[in-house]
Amino acid sequence: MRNDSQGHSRSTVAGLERVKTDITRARISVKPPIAIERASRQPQATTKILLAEDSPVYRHLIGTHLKQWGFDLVVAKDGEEAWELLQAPDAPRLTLLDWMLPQIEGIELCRRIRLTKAHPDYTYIVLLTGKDGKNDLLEGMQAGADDYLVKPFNPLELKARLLAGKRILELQRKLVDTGESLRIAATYDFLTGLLNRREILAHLERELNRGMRGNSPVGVILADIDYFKKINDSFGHSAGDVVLKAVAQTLKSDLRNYDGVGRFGGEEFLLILPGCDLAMTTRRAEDIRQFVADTEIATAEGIMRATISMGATSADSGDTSGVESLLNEADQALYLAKRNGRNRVEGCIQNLHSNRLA
Ligand code: GH3
Ligand code: MG
Ligand code: MG
Ligand code: MG
Repeated sequence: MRNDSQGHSRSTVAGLERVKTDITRARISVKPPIAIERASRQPQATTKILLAEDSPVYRHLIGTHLKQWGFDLVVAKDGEEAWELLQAPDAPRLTLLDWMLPQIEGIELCRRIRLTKAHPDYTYIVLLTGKDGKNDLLEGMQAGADDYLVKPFNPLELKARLLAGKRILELQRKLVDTGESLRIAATYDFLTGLLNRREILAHLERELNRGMRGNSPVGVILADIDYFKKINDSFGHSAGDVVLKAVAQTLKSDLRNYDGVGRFGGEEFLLILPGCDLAMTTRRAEDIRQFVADTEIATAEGIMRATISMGATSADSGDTSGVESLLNEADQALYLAKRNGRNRVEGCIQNLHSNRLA
């Protein structure tokens, strides 16, 4: 936005007002992104096991062994109780189910567990039964049991089966964690925790399509840290990294839920503001610019401040110019903001000339 518009002074005042009220969040301390924290969680030390058994004698006998072997024992006396326990978010993933149970039979529990898949972790099922015909074994496995033990059984055989189950569950947990880590690595920028370039571009593409369908504009802003090379040169690369992370966090904290922000390149960010025409996008950019400029950044080299220059544009409803031309417009506006002195916002000139401003 140029200095001449009234919007500039209005938004600056609005920005300052908000900075005053948000003074508590203005000192940035950098934490790892939540998603990355979640992926590195540790597995539980003891394994929970569900024993569903209606016979008090077997319940006591098996329960005593399970506790001796170090399992964290959860007991159900009938099928209904077992099914309820299995619905909990922290339900045991290792289960020992008697075939013959009041209310819901063990084999029916197997079917339900496999059908609902309510939990991302696998549930390992060992069926216990007095039946020993070949058909029963097949029926149990087809219903979803992983293993099968005929009563009366040797406790060591039970222990061996459960240890095998535990190993399978641990492998499955590792696979899920690896998949989750890979997904996070492919989606987020490691340093800032923001969406990476590919993801923020995909987000822009989706928002443009949604905007066209809903006849609603989409604001796009390119933001670039001013004289960032000087920060690196004067205070070192790691202080530079801290500043980069802090600016990223400030940008993120100033957005609405449905806005998007990603790291577009080195010290450059792309912001997407659905529902914002050029005037509103420029106003919001000005607020964000002011907020970044007012935010103190604590680094090992002392308290610092960074400023950003921003280029704003928007795709108005019915605009089919696409991602590339929008990015070009934002980039040209950013170039203008740098040329006109930095720590400022410029709106896209073509956008203004083509009268897309509502
Ligand atoms: P301008 O105001 O014109 O944008 O100047 P500038 O110094 O910010 O821009 P320039 O393109 O000359 O330098 C950008 C610097 O950003 C150079 C590069 O080393 C640094 N940079 C890019 N990515 C990272 C990063 O992940 N960490 C750190 N510490 N520096 C980075
Ligand atoms: Mg029974
Ligand atoms: Mg820069
Ligand atoms: Mg740059």
